[in-house]
Amino acid sequence: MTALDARPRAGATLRFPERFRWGTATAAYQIEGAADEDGRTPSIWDTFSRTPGRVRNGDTGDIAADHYHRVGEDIALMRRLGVTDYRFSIAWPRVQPTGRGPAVQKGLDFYRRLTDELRAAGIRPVATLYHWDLPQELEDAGGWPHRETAYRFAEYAGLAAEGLGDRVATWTTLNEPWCSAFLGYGSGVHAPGRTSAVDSLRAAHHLNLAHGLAVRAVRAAVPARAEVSLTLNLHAVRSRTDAPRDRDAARRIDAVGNRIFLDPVFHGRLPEDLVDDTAPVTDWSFVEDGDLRAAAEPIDALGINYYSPTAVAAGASPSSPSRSLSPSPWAGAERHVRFVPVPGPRTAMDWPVDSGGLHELLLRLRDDLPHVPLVITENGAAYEDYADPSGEVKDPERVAYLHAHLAAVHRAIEDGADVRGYFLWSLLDNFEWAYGYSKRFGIVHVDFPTQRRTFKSSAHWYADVIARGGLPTRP
Ligand code: IFM
Repeated sequence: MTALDARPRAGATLRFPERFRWGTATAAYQIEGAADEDGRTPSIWDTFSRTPGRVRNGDTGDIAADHYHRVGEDIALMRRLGVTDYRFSIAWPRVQPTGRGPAVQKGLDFYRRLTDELRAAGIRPVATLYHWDLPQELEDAGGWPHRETAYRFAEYAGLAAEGLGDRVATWTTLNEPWCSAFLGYGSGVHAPGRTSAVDSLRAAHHLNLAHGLAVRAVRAAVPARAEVSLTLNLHAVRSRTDAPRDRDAARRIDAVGNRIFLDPVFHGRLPEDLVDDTAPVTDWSFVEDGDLRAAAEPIDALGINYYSPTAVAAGASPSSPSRSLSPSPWAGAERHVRFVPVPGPRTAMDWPVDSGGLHELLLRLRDDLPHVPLVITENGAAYEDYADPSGEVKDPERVAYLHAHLAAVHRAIEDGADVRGYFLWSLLDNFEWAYGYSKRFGIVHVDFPTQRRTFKSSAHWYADVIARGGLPTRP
């Protein structure tokens, strides 16, 4: 019997398992605003976004979607959607502003109120401890390439878990450590904007260590029923041809994009081919005895963020496809790999729309990590949304995107992947990192000057999917 043999729900064509979790996701810096309220101090993203030329239009997260002051309104939106779960992140610089010392009560209070109101609304709180907002003081002390940051993170994780442990259902240590390490310290297109291949690898290792230490710290503070997880933006890598050189290019990207996290976290080892590929950059002597064992602290689920696949061939490319003027984030692979276009339609990010990549990724994880429950912690798309003269926001392309990707998840479950939930990115239009407010990922439109929220047609569509417990045949 597969998970899909569960009792049918009226009206649904592609039924999901009865206990499937339906959620939306956000992140602190992207929506909260209130950047200097109640003791919060700057994170690397405050510094980066206030540095001219780093973020499009000079946008910052100072106000963002003003969620800090509109929690009640935003939870009411989620009630209307009917979501079972809400994935948000806790701002480290709100809870432990300088990355050291005791927790700030007012910072914790904000998340206590958020989680209380979620629970009162019947929505499970799913908290991410790190969605890229490293306290600036820790960056000044060396940031993620510096080993001590991993211990700082574990301490903060323990404080957050002690303060909120009784009310959070699922804890996620890190969101997309690949971006923190390789966009933050390799290509420099994300905060803190450093460009050093060796630092990006050091950062990746310390993020793995931080994750494992944080899992321990959280488990020590929360009830046994709470789940602990990690979210990775795994790359669905395709080789352009079956030629050995092209396949080797795909292997390299898989090593430095995926297995650099999967192997330490699930097997307590570094991929040997990664160590060979990166030999011109580092000898990995920053890995100390016991680090990989610490990184492999058991977790309850793996979160996957998926947007589009990556296609490669043998060759050399100075950077990834969409970032052609920045240094490469692909330490050790850049002289051997050329990124090739994936055909088909594209989103406003210029990312290809290809739901097959999500199916491929889920089956790969089914085979590689057969005992690890999977959750799609982010999936969604940016389009050029606007309110029409009648005030409606129609986004049929996003509906089509979401439909195709949920159908791919359904297919993967039919094929035996243990996928437990789906979190749509994102609840609200928000601060899209280096793109500022120029890209809209929300299913709820935010008119930033007035902070007015409007359901897009995709929000109505998603509410219907959740109510049915499955997908209609057509978007
Ligand atoms: O907005 C981001 C999010 O913070 C992390 N994952 C990808 C999203 C879209 O770029």
